[in-house]
Amino acid sequence: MMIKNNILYICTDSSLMSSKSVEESVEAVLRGGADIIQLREKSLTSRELYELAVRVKAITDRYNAPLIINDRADIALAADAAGVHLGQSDLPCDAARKLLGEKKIIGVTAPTVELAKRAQAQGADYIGVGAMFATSTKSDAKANTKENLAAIRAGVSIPIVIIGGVKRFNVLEFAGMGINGAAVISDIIADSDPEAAAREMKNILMKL
Ligand code: TZP
Ligand code: MG
Repeated sequence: MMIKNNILYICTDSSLMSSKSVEESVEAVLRGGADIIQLREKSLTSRELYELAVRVKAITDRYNAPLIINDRADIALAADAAGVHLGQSDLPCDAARKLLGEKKIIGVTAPTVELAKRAQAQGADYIGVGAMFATSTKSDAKANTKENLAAIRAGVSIPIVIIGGVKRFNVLEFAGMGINGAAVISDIIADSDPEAAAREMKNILMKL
């Protein structure tokens, strides 16, 4: 299992990266201690996304960090990424598992106990639970609650990564809840110094 504890999971969003390229931002957060990178670029063509995934994988490989592709099992396979992250409108986990085989990581967005149990039953390696706070990065993501997060934690045994408005100043609100890490976009990616921001977040996450 590649998802352990105190995980700093960074999703890209080139629209929030100010002057830096995706590659520069990814390398910066890896230098700062990010454990997992998710390529989450919603406005690229398949060809552009594939080519970017190959370039980013060359970077994540140097840091021994898994590269997860958002939404697209086909791109994950083609670029030989570590895995894919699937939302509830993407391929179902069991279908993606057939395509990707047992060795690839499959993450599933699962904001309810029912969806979390289904993801686990279908062979997900981890689930993402959110949005823990309303966030402009994904304005259609409904706000979740700590009570529901606790119920999900009690309901599944696979790793849980929280997402959605999770920032350095608030992540320790989830300390002691048994979550395995935090998936973060804006607080790190939009910082003028993403390396230092990632380092600070990773240090905070060690207290989860
Ligand atoms: N899924 C639920 S909220 C969200 C995603 C992808 C966006 C998280 O971004 P931020 O900037 O860390 O709130
Ligand atoms: Mg998705």
